[in-house]
Amino acid sequence: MLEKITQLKEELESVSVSALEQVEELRIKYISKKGLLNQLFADFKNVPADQKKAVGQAINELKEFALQKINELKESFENADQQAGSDDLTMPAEPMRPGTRHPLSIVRNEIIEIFARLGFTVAEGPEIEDDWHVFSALNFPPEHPARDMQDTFFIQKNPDVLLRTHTSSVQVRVMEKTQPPIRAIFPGRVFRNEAISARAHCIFHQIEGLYVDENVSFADLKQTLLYFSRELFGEKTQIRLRPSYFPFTEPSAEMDVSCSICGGKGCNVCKYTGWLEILGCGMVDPNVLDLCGIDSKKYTGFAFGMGIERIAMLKFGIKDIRHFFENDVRFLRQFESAY
Ligand code: 2U9
Repeated sequence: MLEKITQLKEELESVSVSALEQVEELRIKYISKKGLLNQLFADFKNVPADQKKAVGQAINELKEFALQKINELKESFENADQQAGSDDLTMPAEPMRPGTRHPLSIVRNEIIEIFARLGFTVAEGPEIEDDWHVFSALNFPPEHPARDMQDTFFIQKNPDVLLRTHTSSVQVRVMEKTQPPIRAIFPGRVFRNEAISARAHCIFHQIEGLYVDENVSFADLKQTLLYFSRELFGEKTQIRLRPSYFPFTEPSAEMDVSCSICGGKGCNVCKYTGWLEILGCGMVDPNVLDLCGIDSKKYTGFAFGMGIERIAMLKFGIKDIRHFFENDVRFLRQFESAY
């Protein structure tokens, strides 16, 4: 039996084939159900006990060899086919699926368009900032916890250089070089020293807004945010404002919209409250206007800020913020028809 196995192996080693069909014939001859290898395995029971070890090993080796050889032959024909195809310049190209817009870009663009209808322009600024534009000009006292390394990424060699923690620094830059009326929104990437989880990330995106002019009031802020909320979440949307505190606005508030999933009746998304918190806002603190070179006796202003990830999670029902940063095409392709 050992002789027969050696003979079959030699036959395989020297085999030459000129077409894929012959490889298939080889496969049937050696490794199909009724092929030579299975016959060998069937005959194995008649091998004398003292030869069983050597014969068993030889059959297994032959099986491995046959599988490898047949695969190699098959691949060589398939590769040759592909290369032959690529020489044919008249062949149609492989269809290419175009990329899709990132869900954060979809939501950002929608928000920009809504505010554009109210006359707001868009302004952008640097992600690497200094203490003045991120904290001092915005009325953060020297001992404010946001200035701590626990919350903010500082450049090691120079504590005056840091990654912006909000896009408010762009508002400061705009106010420093422009006199009112100012009506703009500020989209951008921000950085906070946070542990990454399903709900928080150390990088996220904000859109903030600023309107400074003579006689701008809290009523203007409320009406602007009501219009915005109804455009984004639907015309039946209600809003409510709760008092809050930020160093750069006074008075300050947080705004909830009625839950667009249950219509305010209560569901697990709004934790059975009927409301979803979506942004913070307030009247620009007169001190901030003065620090930025705008006369607070003549002008007043309102400001607001929101996280784009949070809005996108609510709009699309996304449960984990990390999806936005992984760029898995199976996630991204789901938003193909969302814009
Ligand atoms: C200037 C003056 C005032 C911007 C504002 C908020 C309230 C706010 C947060 C929402 C969720 C940030 O992304 S978040 O964590 N923002 O609550 N932002 S008022 O106020 C300004 C900005 C610049 C000169």
